[in-house]
Amino acid sequence: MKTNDTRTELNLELYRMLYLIRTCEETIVEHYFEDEMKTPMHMSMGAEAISVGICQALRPEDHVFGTYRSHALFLAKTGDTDDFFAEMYGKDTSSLKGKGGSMHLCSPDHGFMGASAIVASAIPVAAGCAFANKRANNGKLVAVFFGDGAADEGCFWESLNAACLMKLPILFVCEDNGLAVHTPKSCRRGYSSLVDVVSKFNCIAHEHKTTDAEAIYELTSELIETMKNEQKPGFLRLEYCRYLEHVGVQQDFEAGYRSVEEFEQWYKFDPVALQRKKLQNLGYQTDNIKRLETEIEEGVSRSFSKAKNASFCEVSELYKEVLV
Ligand SMILES: Cc1ncc(C[n+]2csc(CCOP(=O)(O)OP(=O)(O)O)c2C)c(N)n1
Ligand SMILES: [Mg+2]
Repeated sequence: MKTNDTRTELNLELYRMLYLIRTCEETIVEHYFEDEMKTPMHMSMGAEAISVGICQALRPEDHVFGTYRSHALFLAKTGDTDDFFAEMYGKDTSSLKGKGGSMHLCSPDHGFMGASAIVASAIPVAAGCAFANKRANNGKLVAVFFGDGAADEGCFWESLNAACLMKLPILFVCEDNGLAVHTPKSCRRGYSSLVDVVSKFNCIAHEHKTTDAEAIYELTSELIETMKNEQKPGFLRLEYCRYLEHVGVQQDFEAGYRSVEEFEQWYKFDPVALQRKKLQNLGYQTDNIKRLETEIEEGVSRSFSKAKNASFCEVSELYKEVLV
């Protein structure tokens, strides 16, 4: 049973992370048009509660894998805004020296093991990592994040099958925005419920439609506990609304594949606004919330300026640590 203080502390931490991620992406939206960030952007806006809630339930030493849409996951796992912006600008100060860009974020020191632009391709790699962790008996859990479109790929099912057979310590997280670029699930699938199908495997599968980071944290914590007790992989399908277009920093309802009404329904429960309201309901003073927000904005602004003013790496560096 949580005391009120512990609950406020948890919700404060969740809000800190949600606000940090939103501020970082708003900074990208504000400056992307300057054309100095030479990387395609697949924005997380709308999905933040998933990465924040789940990473809060993981331990720092646990591993995560992501996709080309991993800003929220990277920041929730690493909290490293200096590295994040340096990589967006492709600068020497990033730990990847600008070789990854927005679509291939990576920070193994923080347990963020990698991300890939090839749909579903991180899933078998994550299963391999879970196999290595199991063999090493190091107690680490792997959480692999992917979109609903990735569940249309064979390697998702092959990895799920192998993980269930081998009882691997891995949590499959489907971040479900109902779209693969512009194509809805109803045009792509010969079944209706992903969780129903996944439940037939020897794993523990749940789904939820919420933008509440605390609810996602609670659900994930319980799921991880059950996974450990039953020695089975886990699967979570979490719905969210992708606020912006598939790629880029715009919102375009004229494109005609989704409605303003649908977006407005979701926006009423925006994860950042919802969490702010929750803090107020828990009795956390508005002045304190504003102070926290200013602190975060100043930190993000410092990381952004450092990245913008940093140098590019030497040409020779571009030949290192790449496969040719
Ligand atoms: C193997 C493969 N097929 C096709 C593509 C082109 N593609 C890029 S993103 C995408 C949609 C993926 O949708 P989803 O997995 O739901 O992720 P979301 O973009 O919604 O987060 C497609 C088809 C690709 N990158 N890789
Ligand atoms: Mg999708």
